[in-house]
Amino acid sequence: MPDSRAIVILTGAGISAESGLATFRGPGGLWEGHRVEDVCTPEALARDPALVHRFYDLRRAALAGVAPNAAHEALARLERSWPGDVLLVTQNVDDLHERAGSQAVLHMHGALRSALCAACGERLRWDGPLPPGSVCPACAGPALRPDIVFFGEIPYEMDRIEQALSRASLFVSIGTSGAVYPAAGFVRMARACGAGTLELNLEPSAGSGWFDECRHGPASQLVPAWVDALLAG
Ligand code: BJW
Repeated sequence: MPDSRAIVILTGAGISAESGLATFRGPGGLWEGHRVEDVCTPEALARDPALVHRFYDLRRAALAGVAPNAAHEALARLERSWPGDVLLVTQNVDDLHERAGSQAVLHMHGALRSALCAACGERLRWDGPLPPGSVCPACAGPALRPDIVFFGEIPYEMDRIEQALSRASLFVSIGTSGAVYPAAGFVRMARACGAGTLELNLEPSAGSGWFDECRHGPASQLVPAWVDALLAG
C-alpha cells in the first residue's frame, strides 16, 4: 500500500555531469578510454589490480576538484522541506549528494571514499590512494579493494530499496541511461506497487517508455524546477 507522501529518487551519472564528472556511456564517457572489462569486473581486479586501483585512485582524487550543482542542492532542499520520506538511491560513487546536504542516501554501487576488505567484508572510510595489498585494520589481511560494485556483484541495500519502492507514491529517475540492472528495473517495480513515475534526463533513456512522464534537459535546470513545483503544492 503506497504511502501518499513517500518519494524514492534514483540518480545516475548524469546528475553529476554538470559538476564536471564524466558519465559512463556516450561521447567523452568514462569508459571511452578504458574497456569496461578492464576495470569493472571482479575478474579484471584479480587479473590487474594495479590498473583497477589506479583507475579508482584517479576518480577519488578528482572529487576534491568538484562541487555539488543545482540539481544535488535541490534534492537536499526537497529532503529538508518535504513532509514525508524522501529516499535518495544513487548509482553514483561520488559524494556530491552528501556534500549538498542530503542525509537519506543509499549508494547502491558503492563509494569512492570507502574501501572494502575482500577477506572479511569490513567497509571503512578511505581518502587518498589505495594501493593493492593495503592492510585491513579489522582482520589484518592485505585485502583492501575499492568499495565499488562491479558487474556480477550484488548491489548494496537491495532489501531497503525494494521495501522503499513498494511503499513509494512517487518514483523519480534522474540522469541515468537505464542500461544497468537492477536499477533499470526500479521503475517497473515502483509502477507495479502503485507509484507514479517521472524521468528527468538529458535525453530519453532505455527505459523511458515505462515512465508516466518524461522531461528532457539538463538536470541543473529540470531538478530545481521540479522540486520548486512539488514544494509549492
Ligand atoms: C544527463 C546530463 C545532464 C548526461 N543532465 N542527464 C543481461 C540482461 C540484464 C541484466 C544483466 C544482463 N547481463 C548481466 C546483467 C546484470 C548486470 C547488468 O545490468 N549488465 C548490463 C550491462 C546489461 N548488472 C550487474 O551485474 C549488477 N549486479 C547484479 O545484477 O547482481 C545481481 C543481483 C541484483 C539484485 C539482487 C540480487 C542479485 C551490478 C551492476 C554494477 C554496476 N557498476 C557500475 C560501476 C560502478 C563503479 C564506477 O563508478 O566505476 O556502476 S557500471 C556503471 O553503470 C556505474 C553506474 O552506476 C551504472 C549506471 O550508469 P549511469 O549512471 O546510468 O550512467 P550512464 O553514463 O550510462 O548514463 C548517464 C545518463 O545521464 C545518460 O542517459 C545521459 O543522457 C544523462 N545525462 N548529462 C541530465 N547534464
